[in-house]
Amino acid sequence: MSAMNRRGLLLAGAGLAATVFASPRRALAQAAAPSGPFTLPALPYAFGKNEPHIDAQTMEIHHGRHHAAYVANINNAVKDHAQVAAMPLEQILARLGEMPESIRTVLRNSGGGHANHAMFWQIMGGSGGAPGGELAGAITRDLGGFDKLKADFNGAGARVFGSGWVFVSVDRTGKLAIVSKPNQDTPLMDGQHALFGNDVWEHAYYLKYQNRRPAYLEAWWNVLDWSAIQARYLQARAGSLKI
Ligand code: MN3
Repeated sequence: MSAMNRRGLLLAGAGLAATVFASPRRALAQAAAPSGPFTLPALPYAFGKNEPHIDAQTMEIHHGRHHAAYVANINNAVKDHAQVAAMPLEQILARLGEMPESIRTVLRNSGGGHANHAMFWQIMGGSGGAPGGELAGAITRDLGGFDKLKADFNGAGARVFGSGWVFVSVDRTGKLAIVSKPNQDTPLMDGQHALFGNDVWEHAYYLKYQNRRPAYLEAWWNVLDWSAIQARYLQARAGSLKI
């Protein structure tokens, strides 16, 4: 062994010892992970509200662990970036290319995850049926009517390879489109909004539906809250829809 290599090994060993020695402090630092500026929104209904179409255990794990983890990750990412921490989430996502490169991927994945799930809880907890009012007119105009929307949306959701989402996006003029996205990407990244959308990650449906994603996509319409979606539509047109 050359002297140089031995020196390298000694240094590596010293580094390892330092890491092990420091680990209790590191654990404390993790326990004190920042609790803001982003927060997990409370689920606006009981975990069992979407039964039997989405089971309570899935809702509890999805909200309390998956969504909570996205929130923790984004808070951790912005803790040394005060300017980003002060920005509204929808602005961060609309301007990802301007975000510090070192945290851009976390902002995209966990920031997108936070936005998508915050929307997702809002638009469920209802009893399905069909949209009415101005929104029904926009669906007929842009998406060929409610039956065609459901068929096209479910088809797009079934075709998402791996993990992702299918959305109906809305722009400031109220124009609607069906958009699917990989991972936690969102129409906010294209300067639009998600009017509503369905999570087709396996964690959203696997306990009840296993590999039967099309059955989940079909059943999901039964839990939509069209009054919440209509309210989001009006906010989008007024320019006041955030996430
Ligand atoms: Mn999810």
